[in-house]
Amino acid sequence: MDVTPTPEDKFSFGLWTVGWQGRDPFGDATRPPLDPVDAVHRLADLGAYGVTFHDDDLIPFGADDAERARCVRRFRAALDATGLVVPMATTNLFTHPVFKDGAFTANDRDVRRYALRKTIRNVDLAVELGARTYVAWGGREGAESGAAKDVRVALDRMKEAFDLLGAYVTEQGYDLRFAIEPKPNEPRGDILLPTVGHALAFIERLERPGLYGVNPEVGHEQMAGLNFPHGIAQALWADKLFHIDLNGQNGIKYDQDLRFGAGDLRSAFWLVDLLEMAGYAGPRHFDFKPPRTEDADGVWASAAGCMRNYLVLKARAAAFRGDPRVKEALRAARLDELARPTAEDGLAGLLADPTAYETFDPEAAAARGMGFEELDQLALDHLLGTA
Ligand code: 3MF
Ligand code: MG
Ligand code: MG
Repeated sequence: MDVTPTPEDKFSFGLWTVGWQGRDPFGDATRPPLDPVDAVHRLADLGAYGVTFHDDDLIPFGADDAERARCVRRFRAALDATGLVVPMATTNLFTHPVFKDGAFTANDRDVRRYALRKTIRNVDLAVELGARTYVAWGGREGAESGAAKDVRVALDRMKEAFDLLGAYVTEQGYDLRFAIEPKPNEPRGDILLPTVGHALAFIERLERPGLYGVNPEVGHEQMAGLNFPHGIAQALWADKLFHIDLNGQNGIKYDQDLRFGAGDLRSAFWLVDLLEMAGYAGPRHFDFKPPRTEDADGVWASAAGCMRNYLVLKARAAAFRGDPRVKEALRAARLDELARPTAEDGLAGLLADPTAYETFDPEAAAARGMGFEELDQLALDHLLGTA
């Protein structure tokens, strides 16, 4: 099994992941800052193909134009030297205290206008650096108490913001699509557009729905107790999986951001199986946090682990799908029947078919076993390496 990552695997990392200093609500930073230029070189050495950033990861908040130009120049030189690409960029609309009540849905109108201008400024940079996807995570769009946010009105403002951004990229002629990243809570008590399903429904209300998709994150859906592969399947079904944030999470608790493969390993197996079977062509983007127990070596071991675990799971999933016993078990579980339309004969045929109702024997149908346990045990054996 070759599990050495190469650029063809399309692994990408946010600057804020390997660059996380380990500051949490209870403790100070445990690691020094990481220069984005060093991050680019280390990621390229490990076999990644892409790097992503929030505006403030690359250019310190409040930097003047000269400092901004210097940051971009150094970053671009590192990209040129390594061949790493920037498939995606995003805006930090959550760290500075000005965003304490949100950005696109802050009650204060001047904050909303500033948030849009900050985003548009980084959209320009994203396009300049070759990004085709712009992620929007509304971490502070939410509330801790009921009357503080009129959610219906806030959704009007959220729609207004995304419609303005859509108008901007259309007017500029940019080849850039937006990917909305849902999260149920943290840092706000409750965040708007909390799940993939909420985001998909929201997108259909926008002026240019085709410009928007989702950027689901493993841990975010699992924090809501949801089945991540099911959410991804629905996003794929809707042609809306524009990007993905891979990491690890153990059940319903705070946002753990473990390396991919840690946490719910079975879910990770089904996720990789799904992405590979569906031919998902986008970046495999890791949004994780090397635990604050780690020094620099631990950070790079953690990043390498994300990619290794993806490739191991990809190989295991391929072996599962290629196993003749699995093919037989899938037939026994009647997946082929699920793939067949329920009424190729149309409504008239359905209504005229006595076997559909008059002579159908529900008791006999109910008595059929589904064979799912045998199928799932085969999956588990492949995952465990005991097939
Ligand atoms: C928080 C997140 C974010 C988003 C990022 C947009 C800081 O839980 O997942 O990471 O992914 O802001 O890409
Ligand atoms: Mg996250
Ligand atoms: Mg994320």
